[in-house]
Amino acid sequence: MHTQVGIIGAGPAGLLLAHLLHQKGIDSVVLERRDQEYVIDRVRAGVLEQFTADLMTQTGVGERLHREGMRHDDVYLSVGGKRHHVPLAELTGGKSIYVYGQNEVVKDLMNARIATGRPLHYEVSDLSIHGIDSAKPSIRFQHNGQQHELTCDFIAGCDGFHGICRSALGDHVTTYDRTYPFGWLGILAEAAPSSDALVYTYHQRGFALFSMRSPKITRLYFQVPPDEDIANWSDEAIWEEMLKRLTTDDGWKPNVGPILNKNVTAMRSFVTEPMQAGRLFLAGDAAHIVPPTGAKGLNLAAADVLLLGRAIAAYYADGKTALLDSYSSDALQRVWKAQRFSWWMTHTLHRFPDENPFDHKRQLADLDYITGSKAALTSLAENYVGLPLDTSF
Ligand code: RFL
Ligand code: PHB
Repeated sequence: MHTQVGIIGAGPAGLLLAHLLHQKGIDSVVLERRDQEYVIDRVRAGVLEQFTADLMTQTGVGERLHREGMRHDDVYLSVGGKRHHVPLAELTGGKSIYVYGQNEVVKDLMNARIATGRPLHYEVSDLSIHGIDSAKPSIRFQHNGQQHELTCDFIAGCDGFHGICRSALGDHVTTYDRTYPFGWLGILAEAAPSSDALVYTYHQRGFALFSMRSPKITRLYFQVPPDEDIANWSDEAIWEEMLKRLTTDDGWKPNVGPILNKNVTAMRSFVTEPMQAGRLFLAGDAAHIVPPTGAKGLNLAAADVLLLGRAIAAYYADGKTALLDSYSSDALQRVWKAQRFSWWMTHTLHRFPDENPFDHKRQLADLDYITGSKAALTSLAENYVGLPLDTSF
């Protein structure tokens, strides 16, 4: 078996890359460890940057996003019980964010892939990578009880943070890492969103976030210790804590309803440099992780595969490798800016268990400055909707 691009992982990065390559007539095989339902049902990202929505629209997979997704021109920062309006579109020359679950993005991309008739295999196992420094690297794997070997021109490692591709880069990579002394307890609730915009909350008891998935489903998070066991939290206790942190002085609070899903997510920042070795290219969470406070992870995955897809397409169009050679450094410019922003949002909005009174006062001054300065709010808005990126493909 041979393909031009072997893609490992069918999350947003792998599926979007397969879709972009197909648009240029480039053949790929997508290999996924989990089953299709598992990949669809995973509850993860909710916010798309303007560029991710534009890219989906331009490449023909944005129809449902525009019908069912929710465009948001605003977001709120809530500090000390007061909600501060951040007019994202007004501050960024008309850019917005889109609330559209990762589950929906993945479904749209899966359907686009299935419509092409090109291979997308679920439940592959024992996957390994060989010969990345040669002209014909290969992937060995088991599928439907049979052993396969797939030779490729290129391999795209889109297998997420816990995948195997990053370790195949060898030992000439450097990793940069930061863990945080807290995690997020997240719920999906059957309750109509009580605000049109997301609310990022700094509260004495810790961070909380109001978000949504649809006109009937609210998505909420609050900060907990990193190793918190979800079994310690009854639904009643979760609602009590959510309401304590999210209710504002003007009487606004989230609507309460049955909890459909609850879990705890650890938070970390992580970058691999470079994101490439030989003919193996990493994209998305396989190469970098951000804490979810800036809503950047899926969007960075989309930016990586746009650059990678463009570089591979240029190679097949004229044999030039310049864009492939600069893929890692090009991608890392955006990755580090998103790391900075996600780190900053996380530091600004959470309580740190080891903070001293100086840290606390400085943090309050930071929040007071941001909410009172148009320049600071503009910087926040520019990063939140996503830094400019050429989406032509
Ligand atoms: P994924 O989604 O992890 O997909 C990787 C896929 O690879 C498969 N895989 C393998 N396949 C074959 N062989 C192997 N050996 C394999 N090992 C792994 C896995 O099964 C999986 O299907 O990575 P990808 O595609 O890079 O996408 C990244 C995003 O999923 C991630 O960055 C976002 O979910 C992060 N994120 C958010 N991003 C945003 O842009 N906006 C948000 O609002 C946002 N909110 C969030 C988030 C992530 C969260 N959690 C749970 C980590 C909120 C949360 C709570
Ligand atoms: C979400 O809706 O899941 C969400 C929204 C904003 C974030 C992170 C997650 O920063």
